[in-house]
Amino acid sequence: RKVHNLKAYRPPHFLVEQVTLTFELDPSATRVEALTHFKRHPDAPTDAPLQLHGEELQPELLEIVGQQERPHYHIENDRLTLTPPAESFTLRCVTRIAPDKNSALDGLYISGGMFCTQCEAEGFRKITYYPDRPDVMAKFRVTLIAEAQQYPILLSNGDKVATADLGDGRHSATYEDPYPKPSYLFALVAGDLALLEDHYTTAEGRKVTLQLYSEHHSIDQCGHAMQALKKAMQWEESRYGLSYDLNTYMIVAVGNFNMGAMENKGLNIFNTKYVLAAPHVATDAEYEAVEGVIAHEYFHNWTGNRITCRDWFQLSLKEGLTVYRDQSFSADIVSGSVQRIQDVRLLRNHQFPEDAGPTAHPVQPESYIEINNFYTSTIYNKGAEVIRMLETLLGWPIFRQGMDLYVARHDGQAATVEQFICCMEDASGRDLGQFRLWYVQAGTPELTFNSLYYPESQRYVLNVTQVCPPTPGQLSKAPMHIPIRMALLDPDGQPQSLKLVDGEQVLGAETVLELTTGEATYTFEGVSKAPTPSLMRGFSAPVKWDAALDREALAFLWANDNDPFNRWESGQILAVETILDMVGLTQQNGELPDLPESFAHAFETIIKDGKSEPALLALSLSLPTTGYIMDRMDKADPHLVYRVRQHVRQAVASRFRPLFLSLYGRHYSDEPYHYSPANAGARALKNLALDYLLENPEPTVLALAHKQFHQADNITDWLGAYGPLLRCGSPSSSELTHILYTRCKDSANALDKWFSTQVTMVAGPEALSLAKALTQHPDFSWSTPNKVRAVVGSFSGANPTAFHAIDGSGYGFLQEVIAQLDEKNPQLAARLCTYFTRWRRMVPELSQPMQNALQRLLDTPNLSNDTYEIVSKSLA
Ligand code: B3K
Ligand code: ZN
Repeated sequence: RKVHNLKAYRPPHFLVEQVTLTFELDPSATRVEALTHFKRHPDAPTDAPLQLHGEELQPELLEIVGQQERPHYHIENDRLTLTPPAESFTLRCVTRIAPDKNSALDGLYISGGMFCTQCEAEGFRKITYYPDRPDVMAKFRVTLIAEAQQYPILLSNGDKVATADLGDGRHSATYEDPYPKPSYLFALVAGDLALLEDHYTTAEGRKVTLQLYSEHHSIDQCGHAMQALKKAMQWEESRYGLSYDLNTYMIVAVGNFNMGAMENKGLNIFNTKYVLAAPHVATDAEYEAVEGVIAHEYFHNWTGNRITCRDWFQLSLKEGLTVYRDQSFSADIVSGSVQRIQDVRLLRNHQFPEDAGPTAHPVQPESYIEINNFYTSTIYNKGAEVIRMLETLLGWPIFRQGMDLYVARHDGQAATVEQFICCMEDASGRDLGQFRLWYVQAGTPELTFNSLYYPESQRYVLNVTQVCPPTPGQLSKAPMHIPIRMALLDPDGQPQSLKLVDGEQVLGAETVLELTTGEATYTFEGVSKAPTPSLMRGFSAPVKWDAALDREALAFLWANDNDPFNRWESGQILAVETILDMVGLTQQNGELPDLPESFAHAFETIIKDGKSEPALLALSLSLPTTGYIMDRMDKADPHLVYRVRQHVRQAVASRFRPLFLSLYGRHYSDEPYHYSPANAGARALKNLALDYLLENPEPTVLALAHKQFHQADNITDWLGAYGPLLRCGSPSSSELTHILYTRCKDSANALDKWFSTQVTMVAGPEALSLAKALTQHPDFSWSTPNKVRAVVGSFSGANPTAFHAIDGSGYGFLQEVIAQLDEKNPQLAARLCTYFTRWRRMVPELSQPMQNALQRLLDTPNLSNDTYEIVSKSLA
């Protein structure tokens, strides 16, 4: 298969100044006419051929405008090569495509009766022949023609400049986007859509019309997204001094979408999951996610669209930076500490395993077979952490100057990661040479701290080493530039002021050490009391670390650290260590040991904490996931880990039953649902308490849960009761399932949760037959990625005991689903393969059947590039 290499990058021979597209929209035969004005790149040789991409296309017509004779061209391997007639010329190309047969949801397709597009990364080449690469930026003029009755709304990028009634039942609209853009940012939508409209006036005084489109029945669920959009516009102006640059900003919600959303210039297309919000449709977490994703796509207007990527190896230039920006936005509008913990959890649960597995790759990959496989947690979330480290190292004011420089220098360009780093160097005057390793070295560095306190000299010596494990193709690594934010806490939990021996200045109560070598020792003086170190505060680098703290110190930090991230983190470490110890004992003795008193005491202190914000407390009282615990084991046994984790939950739940009951009572509310971070935090804590309580489902607790299920007016609380009731095998389950169905049946998004909660919460072998049965449900559809993810994704990713069934039946199910889906929707199929990639880390009785499933996939005839790449790399 063809491998694309960063080293092979060459600038295009021809640039496009202007492209004029005309679409005659018809579900089974859409006619696309492209008039593309090419101009030879100043550096290209005079005999350079013109190369265009085109997939699953046939040109119905191909001519040079103003020339009688037909041009010479040939088509091979999805490329059209043509001998150019001049330095600059216009090509007319007509293609005909069938959006109704496009089940890959890539290019022009139909979702719920409306036409829509997804062109990133390489979907535009399924629409017409074009240099479909991000370093070719052109001005687009687009005319859409369609049946007026069926498709009253016609949308494309930029400003609407003309409309017409064509007299034959069809109408047309023409759009012009004044900003040159790569083809991956092109979009069109045509359908019968409802509109929610609002306005925003930018700091520059531009009055922007904000338009949110959805199917008619869900337009009343768009208000939350609209508010989020306005907040994001305002936030970016105040934090970055960047304003919106067109007169209209459009967002369209579509039901069938491969990912979350797409930042097409002026016309975002969104998965309904990240737009629609109503109490009975979206959970609190989804209300938050809507804000985050709306902001993310909006922020792409500068970091992605105005400044785009030169090639796809630079993907993190826009994605890492934009995730960093949307995380900062959410931190500001929700809660800084809660946001930080959630971001770190996501990184640890997805990116760390990726970085430790067979598909590990650097933030700037060197090669790929299918670019769609590289929209990964490494590119997005580790990429965001790398930007955050720059902010930590340079400080916000200098970082912001670096951003200003980046915009000033590269606006209107297709840029590289290297150019971005140069801006940060020029703004700060610092040498970021070693820092660049974060982009090219894969793998998660591991830090080991050791410390000693000398009471006589009042000195504290902190030693740290770093190593980075080998990853595919990278066996040895150079030391990285790692910011270590730290403090030394006195016995009251207060940070002591820091002064390094030989250092000139007193550093204040918190400092950032910069580790650049494999090992370093820092000696602090004037440390009057034996301190507890608070290291990697706020998760100052995307690394793993061992702070070498005993359980007592961890319990102390869990209760007292004034850094909220580290407070949470200390509880997580304590929990992981406790559970791993218990796993070891269970293996030795064949039976589950009692919960250690040390953990119980520490947990009790936290559950009694009346000061913390509820959302933070809910996170603090949540045990690390089975997956995260398994990642700490050489050979992971999901069944054992699950059993021990459940045992801990049950022990804690029965021991602290009165405390959980009182938490539940204190945060229970009869008020009608209203989303706010504070309300969501209270609901999270209350539902966490209920979840623990239902580990021991006796009548009072069951009654509480039923009352909540029947009386609540929102899906967060319905699921908060329903999920745990299902898990504990309550006899009322099937009745509740039915009631919940009737509440959800009018909303696809609500139904997704009805599906996923069932396959997640039903434990053991029953889950597989349930998952299979649900794929036969009339509301299920293999054509809707959200549905596939709700059933197959939740089964494989969130129900460890069922997926990892010892007879291999869970793996067999996933493997068959992937093989079938691959023909239809390769992007979706390839994503599902990631549940198999960790096979080497499992106990032998599981790794073998997992490997077999991967092998069967590899043997599947006509495997797509997408699936082939993940499967073959996993087995390598
Ligand atoms: N840029 C898109 C992702 C496109 C994925 C293509 N397979 C959404 C985003 O990151 O904002
Ligand atoms: Zn993005």
